[in-house]
Amino acid sequence: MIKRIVFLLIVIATVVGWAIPVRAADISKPNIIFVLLDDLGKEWVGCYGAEGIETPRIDELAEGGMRFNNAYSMPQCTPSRTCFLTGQYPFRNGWVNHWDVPRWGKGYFDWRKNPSIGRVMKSAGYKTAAAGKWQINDFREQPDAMVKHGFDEYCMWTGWEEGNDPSGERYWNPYIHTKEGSKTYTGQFGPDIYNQFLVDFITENKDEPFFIYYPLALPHGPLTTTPLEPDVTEKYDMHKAMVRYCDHLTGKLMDHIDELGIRDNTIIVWTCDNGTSKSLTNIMNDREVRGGKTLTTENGVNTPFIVNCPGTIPAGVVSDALVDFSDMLPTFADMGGAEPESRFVYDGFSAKDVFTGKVKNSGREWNMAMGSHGGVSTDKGIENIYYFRDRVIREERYKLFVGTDRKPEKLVDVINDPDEKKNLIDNPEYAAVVKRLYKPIEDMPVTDSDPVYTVIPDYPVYKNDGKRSKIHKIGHPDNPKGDHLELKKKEIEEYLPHIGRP
Ligand SMILES: [Ca+2]
Repeated sequence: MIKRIVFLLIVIATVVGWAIPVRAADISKPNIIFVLLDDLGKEWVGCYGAEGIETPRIDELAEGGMRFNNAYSMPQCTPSRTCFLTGQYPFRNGWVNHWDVPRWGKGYFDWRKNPSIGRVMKSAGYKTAAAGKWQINDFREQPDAMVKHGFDEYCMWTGWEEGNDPSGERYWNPYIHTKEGSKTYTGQFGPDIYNQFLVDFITENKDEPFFIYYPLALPHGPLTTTPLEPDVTEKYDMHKAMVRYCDHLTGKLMDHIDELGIRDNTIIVWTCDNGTSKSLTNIMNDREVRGGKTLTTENGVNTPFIVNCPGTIPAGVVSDALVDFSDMLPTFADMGGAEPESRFVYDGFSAKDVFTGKVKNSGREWNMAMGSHGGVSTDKGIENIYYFRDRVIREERYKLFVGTDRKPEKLVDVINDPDEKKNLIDNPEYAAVVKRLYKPIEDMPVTDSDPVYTVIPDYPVYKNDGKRSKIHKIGHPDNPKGDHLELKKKEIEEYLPHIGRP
């Protein structure tokens, strides 16, 4: 009889789409691994309905844990990563635009002036490590930047260092920065090195709580072969091989923590920093989805997001809860018993109770995403292009696009219109929805911050130096037509550095 009741409860839970927690999450100071892919949307992940690609190990994480439908990253590398690291939205920490620090110089992610999740976890007794892509400090100038940001151990692709061509390689013959310095690893595949570094770190620290930030270099361009598929040559075959290698490396990490017997005390959060390159299209749940990198449409920011920890995170759950990248710092701090540094303001909410199945909905009423493309190097440092960057505010069903003039410009019903084609903003039936979704905008600063960092007088400046500050800024509320009218489009474009490698 009891068995039958339990069975019925499970059936009911499955039907209504959420689960009965196996047991309360009382594990103290769990290990935490944050796995962050580079440039991959849901349309390439099996458990989200991707066709023509299999990702069995990632799907296994989802089957044994919680898979989110409404998790937001930011639209491009720098805004996403700094949001994750700081627990602050781009308008607050200033990294609204994408910026390849080693390549474009001038400024950097300053440990003195920004929060860092690494430092927060370290303050609670965690051993911390990072491996993969960093890109927001120039290790030639700041070789110990990772330690300053709170990572005890690290193994990072340097990012493309201006004037140092070997540093452009993140895959075969990668150029990697460790405590021993930076060098090329001839004949080796970078993603294997980053992964093995973490496997070794876990082995060494299995008996104490550890926090790992694992921003894979994959599957960002340039397209490459992998050790498992060394002969692929066509564009889509190479991309798929790279996705499959992400799956392989995810599995390798899972197998290792299984072998060490620490799987049920290790929270894995598996996600991606932004949508796939726009040059790649796939079918997901019978719908064609083009890559949405740099866009605030769902293909750019509604990221694959899976949380797994057997016994603590309920298994087989698909969650519609709202979470975004600013939530990670407060969530991991909450799980680890850490206190975020009190001198900073944070934008996120702890999602611990959502992850552990104690509540169905998070503390948030909306998600937010914003920021992409290069900033500007001026006589005042790195500045953003706009006074107020366009952004989106999203509930479970409705999503509001707000323009650089701070005005609402588009409302979509993402459930019934997944391609976000039909603008409901002029339909009076939705006036209350627009008003509700616009309220958070009214509470945000009128102008976005620019990146903050300690100016180093002899810091290298590579490009676009000496442009007068502010003439480029677009959409100031006191001057809504903008000084940009004085500039021709071509001149504005001249301020924009190239956007990464292909
Ligand atoms: Ca990216």
